[in-house]
Amino acid sequence: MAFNTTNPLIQVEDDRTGLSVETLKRALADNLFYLQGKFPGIATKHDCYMALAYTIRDRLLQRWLNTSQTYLNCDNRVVVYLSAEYLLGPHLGNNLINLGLWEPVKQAVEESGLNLEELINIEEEPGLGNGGLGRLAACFMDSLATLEIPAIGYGIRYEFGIFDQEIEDGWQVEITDKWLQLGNPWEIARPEAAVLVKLGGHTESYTDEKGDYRVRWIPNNLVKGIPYDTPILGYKVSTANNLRLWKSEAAESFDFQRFNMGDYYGAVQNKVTSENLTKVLYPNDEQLQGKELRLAQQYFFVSCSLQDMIRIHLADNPSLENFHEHFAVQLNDTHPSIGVAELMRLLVDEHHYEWGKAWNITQATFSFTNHTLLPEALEKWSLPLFSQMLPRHLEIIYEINQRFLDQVRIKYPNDGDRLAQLSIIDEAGEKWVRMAYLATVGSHAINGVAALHSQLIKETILKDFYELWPEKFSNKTNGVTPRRWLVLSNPRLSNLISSRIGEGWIKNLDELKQLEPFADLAGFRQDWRQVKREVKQDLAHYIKAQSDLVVNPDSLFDVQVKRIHEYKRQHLNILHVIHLYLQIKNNPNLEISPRTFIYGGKAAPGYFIAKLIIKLINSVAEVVNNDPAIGDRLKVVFLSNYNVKFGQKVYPAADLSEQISTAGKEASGTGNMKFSMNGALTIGTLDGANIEIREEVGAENFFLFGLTTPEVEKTLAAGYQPWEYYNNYPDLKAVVDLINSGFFSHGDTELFRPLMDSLFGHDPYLVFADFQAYVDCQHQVGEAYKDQENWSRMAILNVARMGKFSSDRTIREYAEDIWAIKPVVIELEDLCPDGQ
Ligand code: T68
Repeated sequence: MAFNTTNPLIQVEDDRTGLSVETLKRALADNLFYLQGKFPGIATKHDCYMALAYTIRDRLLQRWLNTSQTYLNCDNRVVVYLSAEYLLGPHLGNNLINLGLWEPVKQAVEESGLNLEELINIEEEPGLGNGGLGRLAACFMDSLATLEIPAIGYGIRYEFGIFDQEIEDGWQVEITDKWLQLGNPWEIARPEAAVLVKLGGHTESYTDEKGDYRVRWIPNNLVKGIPYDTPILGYKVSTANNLRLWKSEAAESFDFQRFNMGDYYGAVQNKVTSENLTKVLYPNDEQLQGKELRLAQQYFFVSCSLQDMIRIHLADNPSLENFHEHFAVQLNDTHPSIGVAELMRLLVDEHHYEWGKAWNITQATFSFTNHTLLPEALEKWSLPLFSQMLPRHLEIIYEINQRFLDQVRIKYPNDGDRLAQLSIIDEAGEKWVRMAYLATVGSHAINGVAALHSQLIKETILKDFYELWPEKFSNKTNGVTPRRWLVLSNPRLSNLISSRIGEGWIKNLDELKQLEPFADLAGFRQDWRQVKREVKQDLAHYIKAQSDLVVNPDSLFDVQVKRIHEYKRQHLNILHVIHLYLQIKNNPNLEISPRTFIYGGKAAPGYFIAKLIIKLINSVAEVVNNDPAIGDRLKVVFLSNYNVKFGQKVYPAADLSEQISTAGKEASGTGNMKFSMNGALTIGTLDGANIEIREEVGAENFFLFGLTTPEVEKTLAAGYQPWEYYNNYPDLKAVVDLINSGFFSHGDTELFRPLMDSLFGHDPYLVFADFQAYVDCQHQVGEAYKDQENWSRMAILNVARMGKFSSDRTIREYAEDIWAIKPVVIELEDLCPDGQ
């Protein structure tokens, strides 16, 4: 048997590492037989996918092991990303891109009688996140590895990720996501690194042998955290960082204690509770207050992660004094912010550090990213719930708060209001722990995710903190990874780009600038349109397969895909569709640019109005798509189950990107970047990162409309009167009257009443106020689309000017300004050079 490995100590059959087409084919067949237990004749497509996935995993293991070994052997700083969500998307295609193995693997798969795209499509995506925040974490992991920055991502291995969405009779129906059902070839369980997490119970004080006052926590439940590791490869580098997700299990020893005391059912109950902890991802937009399990999830994964970091640190260091020099921990929103109190507990109670020292270490360790200003999304936990589950942490938070408020008191004597406003404990009525405040006080850096949002943080939710510590606040505008969102999802466009400017842009997105002169070349614009046409054709096939609707690839693909939320204003979009419909009905010969309106997105299961918006879109679709007077001038399609996989199909095919949130409400948005990177033009408000996109691509290449943030505030403060808009704008009136008449609901005038009531009664998102501006702007879009040469020119310039929106740029900024971290190059040859 041949041995061929870069590491002399690990002898591996060359079938597991070889990269030739012949070796890959043999590996595929071997894995099918030995791992799936199938002959080719009886193997399912999924078996073949698994065999291929294992073939690729074998080829990245060396990178993964070398990376962790290198980090252990040298004393580098390591970034720790703490996030309750990672919306990774399927791994196989991405790993092929990052390993540079697409071509040989494609050939090997084809020569084995299979189809690579089909196998890639079979992968169930790990939907371990709700939307932008979880996807951002995934883009960041990609960029960290590509930039060769030592990093660990910690999170939760939800057994059921974000629900699958089906549409029945126009309504959203939620189906349990069973992503693990057929096995996950990309993870490796590490039960040997399990940790124990306490919950509930009470605290006791005692005096230790040195006479020091101490507190111990006597829990009434103990949960075991089992780590599952997934490699995150960088693009064409040898770095493979680790994503460590925790699964909860019952801690057996605890069961036994109970069992011996005769409380068998109590022990079983504990087991059930423990195993439930990581069962399901909570949908966002849902009232979390009172959701005890959610707090338990947060604490569980944060405690597991900090304990793991302490173990790693103490393996090489005599004490925790320099913990913050070893780890820079980024809190992805407030979800992991209990980490501030947990690190204090570990340092003070378990490692006996004096409070002041522990606090310095803690503050130097953490930094915090805020992702929302919406008051209903700011996390707070009721005091009784908190003290029941985390009694020791509540004591610690009181102490943190007291010491913090003492500082404030010195700076602002006799300012009781300010103290109440800054207090981590909200005591105005019912008492709450304000998690954003805990994160802010416990961190040395706080950032928002786009320039406008970072500014608004300083002016609104954290205003008083900004006055105290202006130097802690900064902006880090989001970005997305061009590997998944261009190279993998849009190979045609990527190849066209690379054919003119080489492949450097994949790692250095600023190089796209070199495309600018090509915008003036008619031949290039022609090639550009050809690519777009083909990609739109692919999406048209997908639409036909999913919803049996035939759409015209030459029509303008007008796309809004994102979570359904009133602030994102999918209802504003559908009002425009109805307006166009009425225009054609009133003027049958109207010449408009034919359009296909494409929607996708999930509504939180408990968010009734969002679900009603989905129903309205589907109801309008039913009427418009079947009206012979419309022909193929308008088509409306709501594609179900929008997720990363579907995003990869839809961004490349869009002509127009809908980014129409009420100004000041969308912290950044990242879909806006994915569209623009793929050559869609944006219709958008001055919100989130739209503002920066417009700055980059040029105002003349962006369709702007709507109230600005100050205008929104002014309108609301003046007492917004939706009726006035209804009465003053005949186009708006016509659209609203048509809905209210039951035209889209088989005569039912009540169906959409709750939505209309909210638009007329209490609409903080000002849909009616922006309606006319939106319709006018859409008119300009339609006119502009008629000039295909100029449209292509604008699209090319959009792509050429997208350099800023690579998540590589974002990560570089975090690395320099917040983490003070440098890359570490991983050598494939050099594992254990001195034979350790
Ligand atoms: C999003 N937030 C922002 N939250 O809305 C978006 N919330 O503007 C921004 O681009 C993105 O974060 C990345 O910064 C979310 O996606 C959630 O998903 C969420 C999850 C749980 C609880 C609250």
